[in-house]
Amino acid sequence: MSTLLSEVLTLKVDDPVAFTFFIGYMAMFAATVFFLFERGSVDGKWKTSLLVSGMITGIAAVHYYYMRDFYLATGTNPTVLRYIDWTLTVPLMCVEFYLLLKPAGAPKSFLWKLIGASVLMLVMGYIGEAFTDGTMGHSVLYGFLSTIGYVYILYSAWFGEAKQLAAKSNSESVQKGINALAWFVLVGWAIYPIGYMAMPGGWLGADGAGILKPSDLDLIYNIGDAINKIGFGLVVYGIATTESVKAA
Ligand SMILES: *C/C=C(C)/C=C/C=C(C)/C=C/C1=C(C)CCCC1(C)C
Repeated sequence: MSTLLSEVLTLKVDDPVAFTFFIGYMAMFAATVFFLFERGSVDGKWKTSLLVSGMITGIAAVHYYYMRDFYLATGTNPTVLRYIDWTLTVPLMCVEFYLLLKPAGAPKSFLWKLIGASVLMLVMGYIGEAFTDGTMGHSVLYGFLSTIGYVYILYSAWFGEAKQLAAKSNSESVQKGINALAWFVLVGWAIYPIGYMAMPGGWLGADGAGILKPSDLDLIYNIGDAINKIGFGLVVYGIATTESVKAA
Protein backbone atom coordinates (compact mmCIF):
# COMPACT_ATOMS: atom_id res chain seq x y z
CA MET A 1 0.00 0.00 0.00
CA SER A 2 1.33 3.46 -0.79
CA THR A 3 2.34 5.54 2.19
CA LEU A 4 -0.28 8.11 1.36
CA LEU A 5 -3.08 5.57 1.24
CA SER A 6 -2.02 3.78 4.41
CA GLU A 7 -1.84 7.10 6.23
CA VAL A 8 -5.31 8.01 5.14
CA LEU A 9 -6.65 4.65 6.23
CA THR A 10 -5.01 4.51 9.66
CA LEU A 11 -6.54 6.14 12.65
CA LYS A 12 -3.62 8.04 14.10
CA VAL A 13 -4.36 7.98 17.80
CA ASP A 14 -1.03 9.60 18.60
CA ASP A 15 -1.88 12.67 16.53
CA PRO A 16 -4.45 14.76 18.42
CA VAL A 17 -5.41 16.75 15.32
CA ALA A 18 -6.12 13.62 13.24
CA PHE A 19 -7.83 11.97 16.18
CA THR A 20 -10.16 14.89 16.89
CA PHE A 21 -11.06 15.09 13.19
CA PHE A 22 -12.14 11.45 13.42
CA ILE A 23 -13.97 11.75 16.75
CA GLY A 24 -15.49 15.04 15.60
CA TYR A 25 -16.87 13.29 12.53
CA MET A 26 -18.44 10.51 14.59
CA ALA A 27 -19.88 12.92 17.15
CA MET A 28 -21.40 15.17 14.46
CA PHE A 29 -22.81 12.14 12.66
CA ALA A 30 -24.37 10.71 15.85
CA ALA A 31 -25.80 14.10 16.80
CA THR A 32 -27.36 14.43 13.34
CA VAL A 33 -29.10 11.07 13.65
CA PHE A 34 -30.32 12.07 17.12
CA PHE A 35 -31.74 15.47 16.09
CA LEU A 36 -33.42 14.16 12.97
CA PHE A 37 -35.06 11.23 14.75
CA GLU A 38 -36.12 13.32 17.74
CA ARG A 39 -37.71 15.78 15.35
CA GLY A 40 -40.56 13.27 15.13
CA SER A 41 -41.33 13.50 18.85
CA VAL A 42 -41.62 17.27 19.30
CA ASP A 43 -44.57 19.56 18.74
CA GLY A 44 -45.19 20.79 15.15
CA LYS A 45 -43.77 24.28 15.54
CA TRP A 46 -40.45 22.93 16.86
CA LYS A 47 -39.80 20.57 14.00
CA THR A 48 -38.01 23.18 11.87
CA SER A 49 -35.68 24.04 14.77
CA LEU A 50 -34.64 20.39 15.17
CA LEU A 51 -34.24 20.04 11.42
CA VAL A 52 -31.85 23.01 11.44
CA SER A 53 -29.92 21.48 14.37
CA GLY A 54 -29.55 18.28 12.36
CA MET A 55 -28.47 20.24 9.28
CA ILE A 56 -25.75 22.04 11.27
CA THR A 57 -24.20 18.84 12.61
CA GLY A 58 -24.85 17.01 9.31
CA ILE A 59 -23.01 19.64 7.23
CA ALA A 60 -20.17 19.55 9.76
CA ALA A 61 -20.01 15.73 9.66
CA VAL A 62 -19.52 15.74 5.89
CA HIS A 63 -16.82 18.42 6.13
CA TYR A 64 -15.05 16.54 8.93
CA TYR A 65 -14.94 13.45 6.77
CA TYR A 66 -13.09 15.38 4.07
CA MET A 67 -11.03 17.53 6.45
CA ARG A 68 -9.61 14.48 8.21
CA ASP A 69 -8.46 12.98 4.91
CA PHE A 70 -7.07 16.31 3.75
CA TYR A 71 -5.12 16.69 6.97
CA LEU A 72 -3.76 13.12 6.86
CA ALA A 73 -2.75 13.45 3.22
CA THR A 74 -1.12 16.89 3.43
CA GLY A 75 -0.37 17.54 7.11
CA THR A 76 -1.71 21.07 6.64
CA ASN A 77 -4.80 22.95 7.82
CA PRO A 78 -7.87 22.33 5.65
CA THR A 79 -8.59 26.07 5.70
CA VAL A 80 -10.90 26.18 2.67
CA LEU A 81 -13.04 23.23 3.81
CA ARG A 82 -13.15 24.67 7.33
CA TYR A 83 -14.47 28.01 6.15
CA ILE A 84 -16.99 26.48 3.72
CA ASP A 85 -18.32 24.47 6.68
CA TRP A 86 -18.54 27.56 8.90
CA THR A 87 -20.07 29.74 6.19
CA LEU A 88 -22.92 27.24 5.95
CA THR A 89 -23.32 26.34 9.62
CA VAL A 90 -22.87 29.67 11.44
CA PRO A 91 -25.68 31.39 9.49
CA LEU A 92 -27.83 28.33 10.34
CA MET A 93 -27.06 29.00 14.00
CA CYS A 94 -28.39 32.52 13.40
CA VAL A 95 -31.53 30.87 11.98
CA GLU A 96 -31.87 28.97 15.29
CA PHE A 97 -31.92 32.31 17.16
CA TYR A 98 -34.51 33.64 14.73
CA LEU A 99 -36.78 30.57 14.93
CA LEU A 100 -36.76 30.70 18.73
CA LEU A 101 -37.60 34.41 18.78
CA LYS A 102 -40.08 34.50 15.92
CA PRO A 103 -43.08 33.84 18.22
CA ALA A 104 -41.91 36.85 20.27
CA GLY A 105 -42.12 38.99 17.12
CA ALA A 106 -38.59 38.77 15.66
CA PRO A 107 -38.61 40.52 12.25
CA LYS A 108 -36.78 39.14 9.21
CA SER A 109 -34.31 42.02 9.52
CA PHE A 110 -33.17 40.52 12.85
CA LEU A 111 -32.13 37.35 11.02
CA TRP A 112 -30.38 39.23 8.19
CA LYS A 113 -28.38 41.39 10.59
CA LEU A 114 -27.11 38.31 12.42
CA ILE A 115 -26.28 36.56 9.14
CA GLY A 116 -24.53 39.70 7.85
CA ALA A 117 -22.41 39.90 10.99
CA SER A 118 -21.52 36.21 10.78
CA VAL A 119 -20.53 36.51 7.10
CA LEU A 120 -18.31 39.52 7.94
CA MET A 121 -16.73 37.52 10.77
CA LEU A 122 -16.02 34.53 8.54
CA VAL A 123 -14.90 36.28 5.35
CA MET A 124 -12.42 38.41 7.30
CA GLY A 125 -11.22 35.35 9.23
CA TYR A 126 -10.72 33.46 5.97
CA ILE A 127 -8.68 36.27 4.43
CA GLY A 128 -6.62 36.44 7.62
CA GLU A 129 -5.86 32.72 7.44
CA ALA A 130 -5.61 32.02 3.75
CA PHE A 131 -4.05 35.02 2.03
CA THR A 132 -1.48 36.43 4.35
CA ASP A 133 0.74 33.42 5.13
CA GLY A 134 0.25 34.34 8.72
CA THR A 135 2.11 37.61 8.29
CA MET A 136 1.54 39.15 11.64
CA GLY A 137 0.24 42.56 10.56
CA HIS A 138 -2.32 41.13 8.17
CA SER A 139 -3.70 38.39 10.36
CA VAL A 140 -4.06 40.93 13.17
CA LEU A 141 -5.89 43.37 10.90
CA TYR A 142 -8.29 40.74 9.53
CA GLY A 143 -8.67 39.17 12.96
CA PHE A 144 -9.74 42.58 14.22
CA LEU A 145 -12.24 43.12 11.37
CA SER A 146 -13.62 39.61 11.98
CA THR A 147 -14.04 40.39 15.66
CA ILE A 148 -16.38 43.29 14.79
CA GLY A 149 -18.86 40.75 13.37
CA TYR A 150 -18.41 38.51 16.39
CA VAL A 151 -18.96 41.36 18.85
CA TYR A 152 -22.18 42.34 17.04
CA ILE A 153 -23.65 38.84 17.56
CA LEU A 154 -22.39 38.79 21.14
CA TYR A 155 -23.97 42.18 21.81
CA SER A 156 -27.27 41.14 20.25
CA ALA A 157 -27.43 37.98 22.37
CA TRP A 158 -26.55 39.68 25.66
CA PHE A 159 -27.98 43.20 25.42
CA GLY A 160 -29.30 43.93 21.93
CA GLU A 161 -32.18 42.78 19.79
CA ALA A 162 -32.04 39.05 20.67
CA LYS A 163 -32.05 39.84 24.38
CA GLN A 164 -34.91 42.34 24.05
CA LEU A 165 -37.00 39.94 21.97
CA ALA A 166 -36.40 37.17 24.51
CA ALA A 167 -37.63 39.49 27.26
CA LYS A 168 -40.87 39.95 25.28
CA SER A 169 -41.38 36.20 24.95
CA ASN A 170 -43.93 34.80 27.36
CA SER A 171 -42.16 31.46 27.46
CA GLU A 172 -39.72 30.90 30.28
CA SER A 173 -37.97 28.10 28.43
CA VAL A 174 -37.36 30.32 25.38
CA GLN A 175 -35.82 32.94 27.69
CA LYS A 176 -33.64 30.34 29.36
CA GLY A 177 -32.70 28.92 25.97
CA ILE A 178 -31.64 32.29 24.53
CA ASN A 179 -29.64 32.84 27.70
CA ALA A 180 -27.89 29.48 27.20
CA LEU A 181 -27.16 30.29 23.54
CA ALA A 182 -25.76 33.67 24.63
CA TRP A 183 -23.34 31.80 26.90
CA PHE A 184 -22.31 29.59 23.99
CA VAL A 185 -21.56 32.69 21.91
CA LEU A 186 -19.57 34.25 24.76
CA VAL A 187 -17.57 31.23 25.94
CA GLY A 188 -17.85 28.60 23.19
CA TRP A 189 -17.25 30.94 20.26
CA ALA A 190 -14.34 32.64 22.04
CA ILE A 191 -12.44 29.36 21.56
CA TYR A 192 -12.01 30.17 17.84
CA PRO A 193 -9.97 33.39 18.07
CA ILE A 194 -7.61 31.47 20.38
CA GLY A 195 -7.07 28.89 17.62
CA TYR A 196 -6.59 31.70 15.09
CA MET A 197 -3.81 33.16 17.23
CA ALA A 198 -1.88 29.85 16.98
CA MET A 199 -1.10 30.66 13.32
CA PRO A 200 2.49 31.43 12.37
CA GLY A 201 2.83 35.08 13.28
CA GLY A 202 -0.13 34.89 15.69
CA TRP A 203 -0.07 36.39 19.17
CA LEU A 204 -0.07 33.00 20.94
CA GLY A 205 2.10 31.17 18.37
CA ALA A 206 5.82 30.72 18.00
CA ASP A 207 6.41 34.35 16.98
CA GLY A 208 4.25 35.65 19.81
CA ALA A 209 3.75 34.32 23.32
CA GLY A 210 4.97 30.88 22.18
CA ILE A 211 2.18 29.00 23.98
CA LEU A 212 0.68 27.35 20.89
CA LYS A 213 2.07 25.66 17.77
CA PRO A 214 0.49 25.97 14.32
CA SER A 215 -1.16 22.53 14.44
CA ASP A 216 -3.00 23.60 17.62
CA LEU A 217 -5.20 25.72 15.37
CA ASP A 218 -7.06 22.66 14.07
CA LEU A 219 -7.14 20.99 17.45
CA ILE A 220 -8.74 24.07 19.00
CA TYR A 221 -11.20 24.53 16.12
CA ASN A 222 -12.21 20.85 16.36
CA ILE A 223 -12.91 21.15 20.08
CA GLY A 224 -14.81 24.39 19.53
CA ASP A 225 -16.96 22.87 16.79
CA ALA A 226 -17.97 19.85 18.87
CA ILE A 227 -18.95 22.03 21.83
CA ASN A 228 -20.77 24.65 19.81
CA LYS A 229 -22.54 22.72 17.08
CA ILE A 230 -23.74 19.83 19.25
CA GLY A 231 -24.26 22.05 22.31
CA PHE A 232 -26.36 24.62 20.43
CA GLY A 233 -28.49 21.79 19.03
CA LEU A 234 -29.00 20.27 22.47
CA VAL A 235 -30.14 23.61 23.93
CA VAL A 236 -32.70 23.92 21.14
CA TYR A 237 -33.75 20.28 21.70
CA GLY A 238 -34.18 21.03 25.42
CA ILE A 239 -36.48 23.97 24.74
CA ALA A 240 -38.44 22.03 22.13
CA THR A 241 -39.09 19.07 24.43
CA THR A 242 -40.02 21.25 27.44
CA GLU A 243 -42.45 23.28 25.35
CA SER A 244 -43.89 20.20 23.65
CA VAL A 245 -44.69 18.60 27.02
CA LYS A 246 -46.45 21.82 28.05
CA ALA A 247 -48.45 21.88 24.84
CA ALA A 248 -49.53 18.23 25.21
C1 LIG B 1 -19.72 25.81 13.92
C2 LIG B 1 -18.80 26.84 13.78
C3 LIG B 1 -18.73 27.97 14.54
C4 LIG B 1 -19.69 28.25 15.67
C5 LIG B 1 -17.68 28.88 14.23
C6 LIG B 1 -17.45 30.05 14.84
C7 LIG B 1 -16.34 30.83 14.48
C8 LIG B 1 -15.94 31.98 15.10
C9 LIG B 1 -16.71 32.58 16.25
C10 LIG B 1 -14.75 32.61 14.59
C11 LIG B 1 -14.26 33.78 15.01
C12 LIG B 1 -13.03 34.46 14.59
C13 LIG B 1 -12.76 35.68 15.22
C14 LIG B 1 -13.70 36.31 16.21
C15 LIG B 1 -11.49 36.44 14.97
C16 LIG B 1 -10.44 35.62 14.28
C17 LIG B 1 -10.98 34.88 13.13
C18 LIG B 1 -12.10 33.90 13.52
C19 LIG B 1 -12.86 33.65 12.22
C20 LIG B 1 -11.44 32.60 13.99
